[in-house]
Amino acid sequence: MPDLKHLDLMANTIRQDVIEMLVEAGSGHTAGPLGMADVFTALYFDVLNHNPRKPMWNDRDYVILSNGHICPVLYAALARSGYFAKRELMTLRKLGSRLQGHPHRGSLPGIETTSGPLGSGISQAVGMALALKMDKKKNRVFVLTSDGEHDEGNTWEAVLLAPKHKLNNIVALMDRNHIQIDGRTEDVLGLEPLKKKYESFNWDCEVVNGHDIKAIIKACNKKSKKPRMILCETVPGKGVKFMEKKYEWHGKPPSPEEGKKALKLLEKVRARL
Ligand SMILES: Cc1ncc(C[n+]2csc(CCOP(=O)(O)OP(=O)(O)O)c2C)c(N)n1
Ligand SMILES: [Mg+2]
Repeated sequence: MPDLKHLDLMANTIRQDVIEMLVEAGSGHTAGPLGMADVFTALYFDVLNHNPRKPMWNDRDYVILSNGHICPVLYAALARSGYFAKRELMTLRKLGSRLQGHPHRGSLPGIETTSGPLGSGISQAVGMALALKMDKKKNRVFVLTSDGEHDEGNTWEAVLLAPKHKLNNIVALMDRNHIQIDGRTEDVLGLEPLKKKYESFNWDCEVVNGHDIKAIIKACNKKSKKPRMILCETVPGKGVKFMEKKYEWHGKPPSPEEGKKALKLLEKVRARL
């Protein structure tokens, strides 16, 4: 059984890292990274079969971040699990940094794909998972995707293809935060009923509370004959009350002032853990 208190504290630490990184960078996305801190903690500190000292280890599970703009949370999870030094987090978005505003394959240990243009991650996962099956390998492919990306055709082509090849080595996790760049998802282009859609495309699909680390771990480790989608219900901006559920925080960083307030609020959350 994982130490859940330790994991909740780690997610809080990662949220604080995200705020500090974004204030220092002066640009970037805030709502998504805060919302997904628990999912990334569950993956990097429990679920994944990985070795931060050997990022290219042959038997590792692969992680694809399709919604590349939430990469501050990926970078913080990688640094906190030992892929590179924590102090490098403060170079986010700086000229020449390995931590670009969107992930760049080959630039940093632990980054498997380049992303930023939305809608390609599930396709990439299908390709990787099929190759692994052909090689009779046991590695799993975890793909993180967003609800906004499900407005894109490429996403659904990949969803259609995965069951054809019985790719039960894919575990997809959606940041179901109900917001996208300029509004609520159901106002921009309705996605529901998402679970039924995935099931009708022949995936296993379940909804979990995206802030319940124990539930996320359990969902990730379920066995199935089908590819799986875990719809993680998250609160964008989670932990910082004045950011929560506001799409206006999709793509802007906190000012230094707002950053201080945000860190105080996260410290309060931490004290209650
Ligand atoms: C192909 C493509 N089209 C448009 C964009 C611009 N864009 C960046 S983030 C975003 C919103 C996507 O929604 P979601 O990922 O759900 O946003 P979040 O929940 O993180 O606020 C858009 C349209 C992009 N990066 N790629
Ligand atoms: Mg979204």
